[in-house]
Amino acid sequence: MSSAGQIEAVHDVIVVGAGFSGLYMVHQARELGLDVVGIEAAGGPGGTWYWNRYPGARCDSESFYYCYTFSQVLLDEWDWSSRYPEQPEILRYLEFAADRLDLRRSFSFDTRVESMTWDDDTSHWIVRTDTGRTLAATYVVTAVGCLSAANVPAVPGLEDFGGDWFHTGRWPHEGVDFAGRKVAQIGTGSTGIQAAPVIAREAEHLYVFQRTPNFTVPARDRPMDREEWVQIKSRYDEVVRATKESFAGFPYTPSSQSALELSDEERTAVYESLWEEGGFKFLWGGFFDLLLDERANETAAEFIRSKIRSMVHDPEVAEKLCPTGYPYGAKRPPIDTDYYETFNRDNVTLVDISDDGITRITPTGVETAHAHHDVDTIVFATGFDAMTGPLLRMGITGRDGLTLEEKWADGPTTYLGLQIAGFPNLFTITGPGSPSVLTNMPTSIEQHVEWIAGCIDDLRRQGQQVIEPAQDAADAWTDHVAEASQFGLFNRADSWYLGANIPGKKRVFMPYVGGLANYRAKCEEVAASGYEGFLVSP
Ligand code: N01
Repeated sequence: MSSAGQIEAVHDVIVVGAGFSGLYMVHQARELGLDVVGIEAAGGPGGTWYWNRYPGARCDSESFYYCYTFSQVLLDEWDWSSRYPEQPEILRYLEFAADRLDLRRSFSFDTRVESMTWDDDTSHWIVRTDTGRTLAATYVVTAVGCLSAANVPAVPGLEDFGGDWFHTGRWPHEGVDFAGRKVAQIGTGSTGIQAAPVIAREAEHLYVFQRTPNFTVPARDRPMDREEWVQIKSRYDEVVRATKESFAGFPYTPSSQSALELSDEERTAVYESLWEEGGFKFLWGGFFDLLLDERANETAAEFIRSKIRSMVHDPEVAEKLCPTGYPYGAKRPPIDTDYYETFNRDNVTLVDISDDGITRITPTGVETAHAHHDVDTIVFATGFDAMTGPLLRMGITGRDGLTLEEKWADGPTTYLGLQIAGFPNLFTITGPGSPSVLTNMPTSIEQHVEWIAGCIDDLRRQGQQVIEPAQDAADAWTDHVAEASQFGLFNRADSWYLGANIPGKKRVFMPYVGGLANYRAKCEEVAASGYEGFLVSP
């Protein structure tokens, strides 16, 4: 056991992360009677909802299905306050789940994995942490989220900035008091679109630095009362079944109508009604072909532009906010509360940096090719090194000393997004190559956790211990993921789905576009066939 050092304990399973996926994975492992421990960098459970405490942070999926569905107890005992709850409530929910299932005692919080190395002699992973601990386990399950590696762009001069700066994904627990402050917000993705209206209400002045305009539709959040919950709970079985059988984990049937088969008036009426209803449904609730056909997509894009022009008083600002050059929905679509209206406020300035970007940060503000903006606070709403970032930051070394960085030098390759060839007994919840971020995340997470638990259980029953994908199966799946990404319009935008937001990152479309229901069926088929495509050994 040469690489072992002082191993304090050998476990059956180590789970890294205590968000939606890590909590459920620990619960499932315990249900199987396995010796499982969890490691979490944060001070408590919550994952993305622990870190993303920025103003306006809330859920983009509706609360009645953005939750665990595996436990009747959790379903029965929790009522959400609104359609799109805010971050503190979702964090409270995950803390409630952790307490109700007694999960905290399995986790070491405030502990970050610094490296994990496969030891072929013992068939164990050796996991080292930043607290100086060394643990070993037969299986490691990464539950680190797809959007947890914060991206602070390398803008020259940041180190000399005299004010405060924050990344939305690492927001201070005590909050930030914007009163009397001049604030620069950099980024207009889902996060920036949620944050800007709230910061604008508090700050003396808000400058929104926009590199690419975004399409957003109203969320139409509203409170939900006990009566509504009684109704929903009476048909929860149906809701859960619908999410599981759906394309993207939403309990709705997509439209079967083309946007091109209606007259302009009829189509506009559909869009108006969806605009009033609010939420993601705008993308697929009216027409099935918005992400399949450029002409269909353009009808939705133009409708949103017409809304921007009608809502934003200054026509020049409205034009700058109008997205062009990429299809609606090809980047992850945000939903908002008062985003466009925010630009009608006297204390908000849109700074268009689409041409030259930000030149540098100075000690007193943010400089572009055209002007210097004096600010005392900078908010980076600049997103994440998505999907691969959290995994690559953990120092993972597989068989024969091969690091994950080396393995993925040309982009991520996985089998079913669940495992990587040459990295035995390492499972990646919502890993690259799975539907993950294209779906309602808790639905995908539950599917992965249950599959992984079932796999470990099957191995145990068969007296086997080691499982990893055959290279040819992983290559075939990776090719299939790439091929699927060519379907529809997803590839027509510079999005974080393909790593375009991180300078130098290999452009590979990372999530699987084939749909959750198909994907679930494929995973079940593989398990039922005795783990076809995997190599299994004692
Ligand atoms: O990050 P993003 P996000 N100079 O990458 C800009 C999930 N989420 O944190 O478009 C200037 O989408 C960048 O510009 P451009 C959700 O899945 C969920 O907003 O690359 N600007 C863009 O405007 C979401 O998609 C919820 O040209 C720079 C912005 O920063 C994902 O998280 C809520 C820049 C980044 O947008 C990520 O969203 C919020 C630079 N150097 C988020 N670098 C829920 O409600 C980047 N930008 C569940």
